Amino acid sequence: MKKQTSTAGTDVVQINTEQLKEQIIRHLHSTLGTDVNKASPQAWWRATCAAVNEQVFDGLRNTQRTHYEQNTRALHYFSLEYLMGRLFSNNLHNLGLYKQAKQALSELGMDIADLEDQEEDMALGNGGLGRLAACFIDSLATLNYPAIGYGIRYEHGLFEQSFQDGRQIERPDSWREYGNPWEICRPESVQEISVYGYVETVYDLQGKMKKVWHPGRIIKGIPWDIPVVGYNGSSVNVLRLWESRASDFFNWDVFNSGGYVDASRENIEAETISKVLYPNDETDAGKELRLIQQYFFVSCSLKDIIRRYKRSHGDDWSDFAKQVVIQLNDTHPAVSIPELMRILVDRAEMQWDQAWNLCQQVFAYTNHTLLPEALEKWPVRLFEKVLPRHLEIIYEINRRFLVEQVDVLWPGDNDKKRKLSIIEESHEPMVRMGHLSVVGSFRVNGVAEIHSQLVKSDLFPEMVALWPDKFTNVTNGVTPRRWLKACNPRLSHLLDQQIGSGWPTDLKQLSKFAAFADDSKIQDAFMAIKQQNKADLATVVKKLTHIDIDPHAIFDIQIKRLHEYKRQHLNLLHILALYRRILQEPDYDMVPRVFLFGAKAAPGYKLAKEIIYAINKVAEKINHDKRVKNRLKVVFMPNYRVTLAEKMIPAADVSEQISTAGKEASGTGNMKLALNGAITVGTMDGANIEIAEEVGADNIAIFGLTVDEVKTLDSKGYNSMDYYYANPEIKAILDWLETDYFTPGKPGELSAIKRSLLEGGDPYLVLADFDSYVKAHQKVDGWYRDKALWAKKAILNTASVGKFTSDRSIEDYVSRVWHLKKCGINRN
Ligand code: GL4
Repeated sequence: MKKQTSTAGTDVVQINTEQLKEQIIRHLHSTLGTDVNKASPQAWWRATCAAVNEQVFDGLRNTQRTHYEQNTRALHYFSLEYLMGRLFSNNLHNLGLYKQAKQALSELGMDIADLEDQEEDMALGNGGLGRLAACFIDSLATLNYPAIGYGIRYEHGLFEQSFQDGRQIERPDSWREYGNPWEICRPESVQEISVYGYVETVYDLQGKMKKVWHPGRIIKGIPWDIPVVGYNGSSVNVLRLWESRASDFFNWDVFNSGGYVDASRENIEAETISKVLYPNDETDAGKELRLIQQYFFVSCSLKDIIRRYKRSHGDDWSDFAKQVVIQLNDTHPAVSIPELMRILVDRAEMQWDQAWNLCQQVFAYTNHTLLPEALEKWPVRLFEKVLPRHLEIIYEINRRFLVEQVDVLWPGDNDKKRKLSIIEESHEPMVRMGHLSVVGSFRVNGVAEIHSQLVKSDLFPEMVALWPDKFTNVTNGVTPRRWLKACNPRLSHLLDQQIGSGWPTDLKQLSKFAAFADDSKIQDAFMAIKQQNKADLATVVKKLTHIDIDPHAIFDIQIKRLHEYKRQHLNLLHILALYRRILQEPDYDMVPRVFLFGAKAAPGYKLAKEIIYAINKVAEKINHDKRVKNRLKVVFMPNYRVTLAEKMIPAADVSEQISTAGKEASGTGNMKLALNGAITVGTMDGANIEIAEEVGADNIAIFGLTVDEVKTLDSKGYNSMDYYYANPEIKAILDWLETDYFTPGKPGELSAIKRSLLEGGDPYLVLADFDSYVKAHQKVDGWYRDKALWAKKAILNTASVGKFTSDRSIEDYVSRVWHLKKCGINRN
């Protein structure tokens, strides 16, 4: 093997095809216990993973040694979700070994694509928030920042979705039923954590009061490390995921006092904690198990951080805030604030003020949503049961906050106190986790410009008055390694040829591609690539749904969690409008369109599931209606996930980003689709606004009410009925949904949508935006008829969205929040 210098300026060990072949065969023999003649694709995949891991582990050891030697300040990213997808080709790409592996496997008679399909998605997240965490840890490693991601090693990630007669069916996801080749168990770093029990007040010999928590249960946290490989031989960081087990100590105790049956029951309860990911995106489940999940991973992680700190600093806490910064990914890990206080005050016997000072230097909080149903609140009663000592600490944090901050700025103003209190005094008192996060953090950020503005103006205006400098913005981003280089090899190749191969780590270089927007040769090449990607997707669609789609039609794609505010039903109403026009006017002139959806609905979210059902039923009818003459096709892809996104995004012509203005904090699918040359039909919401700024008004189809207009309409009193009666098309479509046209013999089956839009008051202003949405699509239809015009717009989209790399987001966090130093990795 020979040493090479990577573009990152560090040495990487590169191996050639022959060496890789030898390694794969060696692992087939010695790791898998099989041989080339009888190995299954699964065994080939595992052997190749093992070969890849030889390189990964080298990088991991070097990175950990370098960080230890240099005693670096590190970021600790706390997130309940990581939506990683597959790691096989990602790791190969990032190691610069993809081509060699493809070659090696092909010489061994295997197709790398078949091996890729052996891997289950690692779906430890719901949607945008979890995928953002995955993009961030990719960028952190790529940029050589010392960082570790902490989370939960769920046994079951996000459920697997299928459709039965158009209705969503959920089945458990068992992603690691047969093991996961990327993870390493670290028994030497096991932690024990406590829950339940009671708090006792005791006095020591000097008469000093102390609080002693007598826990009711002790649970063991076992860490599993997933190496996170930076691009181009930079750092290999770690994602450390905790698995819960019954603690030996505790088992023994119960066994002695209660006997075998009780002991084994408790055993199951402890293991339940890391069993399953809550499948709700943007809704707070509010369940005891969820609070325990949050506390479990936060407590394990803090203890892990402190153990590592103490190894070099002993009991001297003075450098702690210099070495450690913790990012709270939403409020889900906010219980780490009272937990660190507990460790410092009760365990390390630090003075409250000093401990609080330390906390406020360590934590930073990202807000990811303004939706009220997602703003976490825990019943005080539940907190008291599960974490009695933490509740006391929260009370004390709150008492001091109200006295020392709120009452100083607004003396005697009880309204302000009520509004700002961490404890909401309703008939069921609640702990407000957002308030706690703001009070306990040194920085708070939103995830797109407009969202960060709204966090300040609408969510926490008084907190801004108290701490104006605490609030900032970091616009989200996506990793171009996965979301362009790996998922769209054809376009990547074209970019390499035209603008050089530096863009994956310096995405602003894409702007050089704009020079080719009017070049007919490049336009043709670009559109030919899109065409091939669409043909590939058509094959996938056929395989998964048995529906034939024409790659020459416009591929119009909406992929994201199913939620009323994301307005998949607005898309559906538009489809129905087109269908109706075709039926009324048999020669209706439109560019053929394929509408593709991908979305999971939270299992308990009834209306979201009704929307899926309605789309499937409408699809069935339209796809079989000869009168449509292929002008319209509707496809709902089952089991949308990262791996499917990687196939859909490169094939998109139109990107649907149609949330009610003010509701989508940022969006990240919008960035991925524009990066791959899709044209956005979108509202002025979240990062759409910044995308419009970058690509220019001519290259995006903006429609609908703005945030200010939404506010005005809401305050005036919006009446959806007005739109129903004023617009005959809206009326006809909604009435149509009530008939049995789409559900023969069963009228009323699709009426839930109409009901929510009329009787339900249309909370997300679907009808108010309908007209302008239809017009935006007509504009898009016009653009597409002019091939050169479309190619130009598509090229300009790809060329203009360099801002939205997660590398830029990370650099923003570093300069505005984390203040980390890059750490080049020494290899030997
Ligand atoms: C979300 C937002 O809804 C989404 O707009 C944003 O892009 C994402 C990452 O910041 O976070 N918030 C929650 S909760 N789930 C999300 O996907």
